[in-house]
Amino acid sequence: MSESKPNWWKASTCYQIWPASYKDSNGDGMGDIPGIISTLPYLKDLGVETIWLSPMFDSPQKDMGYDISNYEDIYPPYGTMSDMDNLIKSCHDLDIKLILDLVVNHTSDEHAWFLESRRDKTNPKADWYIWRDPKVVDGQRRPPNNWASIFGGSAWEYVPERDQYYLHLFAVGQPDLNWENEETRSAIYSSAVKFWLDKGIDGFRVDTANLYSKDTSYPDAPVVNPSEDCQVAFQYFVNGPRMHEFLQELRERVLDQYGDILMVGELPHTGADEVMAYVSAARREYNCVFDFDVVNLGTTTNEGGKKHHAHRHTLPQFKDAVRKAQDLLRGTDAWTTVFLENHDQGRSLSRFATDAPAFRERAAKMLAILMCTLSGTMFLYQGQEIGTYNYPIHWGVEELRDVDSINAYNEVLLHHKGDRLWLKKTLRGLQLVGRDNARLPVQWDSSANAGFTAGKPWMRVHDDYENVNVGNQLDDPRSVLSFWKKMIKLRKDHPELMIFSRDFDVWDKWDQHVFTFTKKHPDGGATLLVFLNFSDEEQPMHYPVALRAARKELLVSSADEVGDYLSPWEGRVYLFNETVLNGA
Ligand code: TEU
Repeated sequence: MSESKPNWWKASTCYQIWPASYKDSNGDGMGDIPGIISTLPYLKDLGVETIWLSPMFDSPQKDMGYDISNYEDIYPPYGTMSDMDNLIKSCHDLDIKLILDLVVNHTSDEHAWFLESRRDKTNPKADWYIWRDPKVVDGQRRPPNNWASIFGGSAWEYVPERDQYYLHLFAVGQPDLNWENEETRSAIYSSAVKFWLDKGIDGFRVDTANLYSKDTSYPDAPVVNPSEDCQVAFQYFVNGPRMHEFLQELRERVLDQYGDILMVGELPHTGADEVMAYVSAARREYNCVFDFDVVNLGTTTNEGGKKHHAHRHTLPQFKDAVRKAQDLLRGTDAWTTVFLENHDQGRSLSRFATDAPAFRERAAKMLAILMCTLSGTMFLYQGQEIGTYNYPIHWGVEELRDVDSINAYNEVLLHHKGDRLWLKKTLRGLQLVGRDNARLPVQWDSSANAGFTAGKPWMRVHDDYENVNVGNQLDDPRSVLSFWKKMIKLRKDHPELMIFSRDFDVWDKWDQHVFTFTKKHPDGGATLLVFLNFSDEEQPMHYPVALRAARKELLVSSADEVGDYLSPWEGRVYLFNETVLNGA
């Protein structure tokens, strides 16, 4: 059955903005809110209907704004509250929705709540964070347990004033809030959620949306990595016992008063198999989530592996990860997302396709076909629309800015006593999957600093900006940017097949070079057949038997000429109007 009146966010084309690196308007070297406003016509023209703005709240920036010191204020280099009001209004004037990041697993250690909490054990906010007594081993003070922080080192930090440790699953400057405390939850709802919904924003991307409820006995994690002091402890804080209760409370107490807003949760360390409990519409928790099956490929994140263990995945693994996210829809009331990039990931071209100069543009177009033909709410990340790829392999550690990457590098430095080859391995891993890749300034044109800033950019600009930039591509009908525009439009022209279909089937599971899938129209009948060549060579096409003789219409190809074979990195989409595909 077709979805007769779908929620606005299902078909919305979303675009993520990372404020520091997007567009600088005042020459201080950092992107800002007026810079964002100046590009809204560009985004509108691209087909963007919703903007997800990464944290622009006041913050000491230990983790680029994911360490918030005041939910109700703006980080000064990004602008003022009146700039934000302006952004909300300017978006809405253009019929663009705006969602913000909701970061409420932790605050900054400079948030007023934490400054009070850390003072002593009796202040009114003493229990707003997670405090535990030291363990004493052989007369030595030790953290309460052996949990590792997600960013490396112990997850506990000692505070002499209380003679206690606080929990920080991420950086030391990101103490975890105590969601077990009802008063703390109410304060979070009011300051981080209501404050912004009252300003008229259209929803939230919810950061680490499944970590709020911990195993409150805080047991030691099993030692899986004997050479390390601290151990991966995901099983004690991911999808914890009260997680769903908290989300339903948030919905009932706050969100229900605001109509059809979008709540898209980030679900780290959770495979698609476990996602359903969050996204089934009947449960009214998240509308959809970012699960990590695709973006974790080639990393060892879930096993507690290190950045230097990054490797290249295989195409069958990639297909299976895509299939899992699509299968969330099959026969369910759930919804899913489509994304290959965000601010925590290497660029999709480099990770999932190729950034070799000869094939880069073709590959970027092929990935555009992939994304635009998948069901779910689609999210593009800034720069993806022009085919931005990872920073060059020769960049040294001094170019890195991300706390996670720098910690990873320093850990290797310490552990392997500065060994040259270990460091090289680590830098290679970071070049493939490191978060800095996504955080380089956006390449707007060929002028100095890629037109990002008139000042000195806070982070190095990509070496290839004169080649890959918006300005070069805007008026070129053959550019990656023009192709994205065309694909976004095509997606909107075929919503039932491309956005809403709940029948996604892979036809060449084990093929190492080609990804072939079909999507069926919810009312039966029409079928979409998509071929994607993930190789530098021509490839034959695998037609599902039932479609072999059927009449078809070519909807789009990313190749210059459409032949009997797929050309290198070609994507091609056929529409079959009358065929009923019966699983043959
Ligand atoms: O990331 C959540 C997360 O689990 C990360 O560990 C992610 O896997 C990691 O960035 C990969 O290196 C969210 C935000 O997206 C991220 O930017 C923040 O640093 C983090 O939460 C803490 O707020």
